[in-house]
Amino acid sequence: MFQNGTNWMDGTAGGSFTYNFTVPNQHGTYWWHSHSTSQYADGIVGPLIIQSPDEGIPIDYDEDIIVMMTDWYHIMSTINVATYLTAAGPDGQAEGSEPVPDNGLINGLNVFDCSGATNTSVPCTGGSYATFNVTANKKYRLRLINTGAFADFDFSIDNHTLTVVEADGIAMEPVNVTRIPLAVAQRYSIIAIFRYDGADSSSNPTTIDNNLASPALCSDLNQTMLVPVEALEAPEPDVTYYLEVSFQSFNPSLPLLGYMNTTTWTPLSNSTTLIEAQAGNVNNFGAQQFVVTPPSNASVIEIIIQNYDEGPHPFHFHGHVFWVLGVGQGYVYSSFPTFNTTNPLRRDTVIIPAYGWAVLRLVPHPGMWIFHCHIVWHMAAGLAMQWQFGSDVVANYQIPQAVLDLFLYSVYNSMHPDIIGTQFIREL
Ligand SMILES: [Cu+2]
Repeated sequence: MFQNGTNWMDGTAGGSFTYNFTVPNQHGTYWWHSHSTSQYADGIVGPLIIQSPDEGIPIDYDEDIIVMMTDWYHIMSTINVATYLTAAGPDGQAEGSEPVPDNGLINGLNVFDCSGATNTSVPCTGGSYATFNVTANKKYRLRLINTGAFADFDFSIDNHTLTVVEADGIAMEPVNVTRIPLAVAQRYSIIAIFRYDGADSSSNPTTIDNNLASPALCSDLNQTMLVPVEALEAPEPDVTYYLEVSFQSFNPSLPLLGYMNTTTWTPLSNSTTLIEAQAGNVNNFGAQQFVVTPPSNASVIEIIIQNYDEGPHPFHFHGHVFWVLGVGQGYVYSSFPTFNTTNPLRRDTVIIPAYGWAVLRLVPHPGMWIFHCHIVWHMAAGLAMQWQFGSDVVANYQIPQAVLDLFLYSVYNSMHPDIIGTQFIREL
């Protein structure tokens, strides 16, 4: 979501805080979530739907249904981060192997076989399925949101065609699929017509595995399938940046950390880069914040991102949608393709395939924006960087005192006596 002139609302808060912003010319399916360390993986998430007659969804529909999917862990994310970021890894054997979810939830619900519960200190009741009551022959817009920490979801409805009409807040020309892969943080809207009602609800339905058109594991829908309703040419870039994604450990006793080029990201220890940028203190950024500042006259930026890791990474750019010019396997420069620049897919989260690449373009919005893999464990391992756009505009920002106060030691201390000493505290 583009915080247009309210860049400071694109961040974390403590205690009681009112997020106040306007979103002109934005519409569609989003989600809110905590970005404080790994907290959202513990359930601090929800849908954020912007209704607008200007949205341009090409098919009329009768009702909205929100379908949030998440992987779910039975231990707190702080513990998972702590074990993930050890040389032995969470299973004590494989460095860099991510914590494995215990379950998957739809809108916070699913059943669970309590005999498999590893945490017996919490009562286990077996849970229940999410259910959606629908009326036959009505058209439903299902807003699919992956709010998870790690896992991709592959969404399908037995014996139904799904018509995709939105990706990450951008209306798309209708395209029919049988299943939709969703990486963490991605959203799709699909139109579905359910042909029945009055179904027997006394027993759980059985399901069939629809193997038709199954995508490769952990990869996006083919980006050329998705054509935005509002056609925009991808302009030629004024500047191109090349980024490499890798996981590295320089000592067997240290954990694998995520690297963007030569930097594994950590937040500023006592402030935010936006607060420092607004004050003109750009020398307060360390190398660990990996802040890239393009030339001020660059109106279109191209990012070539090469993944040297064995896993795919869903990268999200705060405050922007980008054109996805291309996504591929292997080394990007070994067969650098000619890209279609006529209305290519625009979205805000894209999977960089394992040992693969993506080429993105965007029009920079003033502000300080993080660009990161949205897998919680990878964020915690440093797979992030920041972009500073429009420094002259940022210098004139009037950051509200309530935001500045979030980083004042005394205020934060009183709100969070439990986590004194963490990265969010600013000494007066
Ligand atoms: Cu990742």
